[in-house]
Amino acid sequence: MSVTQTGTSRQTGTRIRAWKPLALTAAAVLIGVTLPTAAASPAVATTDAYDDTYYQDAIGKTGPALKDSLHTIISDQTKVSYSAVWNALKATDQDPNNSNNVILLYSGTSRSKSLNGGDTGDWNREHVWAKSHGDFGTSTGPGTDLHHLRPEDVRINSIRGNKDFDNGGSAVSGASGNFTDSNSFEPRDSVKGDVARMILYMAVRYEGDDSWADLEPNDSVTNGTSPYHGRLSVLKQWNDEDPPSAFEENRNEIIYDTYQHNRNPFIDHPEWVEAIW
Ligand SMILES: [Ca+2]
Ligand SMILES: [Ca+2]
Repeated sequence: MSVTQTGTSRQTGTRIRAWKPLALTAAAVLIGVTLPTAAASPAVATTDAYDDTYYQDAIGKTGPALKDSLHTIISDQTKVSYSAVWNALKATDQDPNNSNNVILLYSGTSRSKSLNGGDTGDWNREHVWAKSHGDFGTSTGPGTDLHHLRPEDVRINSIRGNKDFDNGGSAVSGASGNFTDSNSFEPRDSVKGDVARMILYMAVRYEGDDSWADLEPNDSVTNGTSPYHGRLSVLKQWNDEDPPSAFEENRNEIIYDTYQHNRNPFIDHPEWVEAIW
């Protein structure tokens, strides 16, 4: 069954997404069919306000050609220092309901912007792509790339440590919906897709053609200090289950407009995850 894409309205810059699951559901209601709802459908093709401009060279490509094209596009960026990351996160991760606060990635807590630091009760700079995976540290580069840096409670950040991402484990106290075991971490449902899209951004942005390691996803949870991050099969599932939210799109926009002037393509086009991996 084919589903017609809705048109774009690039003239006004409005972003329109055409979600196949919604269209299918509407059709099923009309003809009285019950659809299975257990599994998330793969992310479907979307149109984006930047397709004619920022993504012009990538449109129509797939597989390695798409990855190559996106790498070229997103590598044209401004870089920020690690000390500048604090103030940037106060903008990108501001609580939409309280401009004095940021939202912490895993715990979901809204916490005062002024509590940035290293003490108990503070929030600090979580590297979603664990900085030991490729050993890039906090020098200006992958370790300061805002597309994978998020505010997190100091204690929860430490519990996540440098673990790969996977489903399962015991509940994390103080961070409802998060689970961890000896070698992996599972974030709460509403940020699972965010985590996947951040990891996969890093894989496309860093290809080993500069002074940094070639970062790549794999299906392991024992990557240690290798420049790999797992688990790809689970990250792909999370990308499908948790499509980009307004919060995620807003932070992509702020990073693009104000700080780095590059975008996370998987927030604009989540279906490109399947097109590449
Ligand atoms: Ca989300
Ligand atoms: Ca790479």
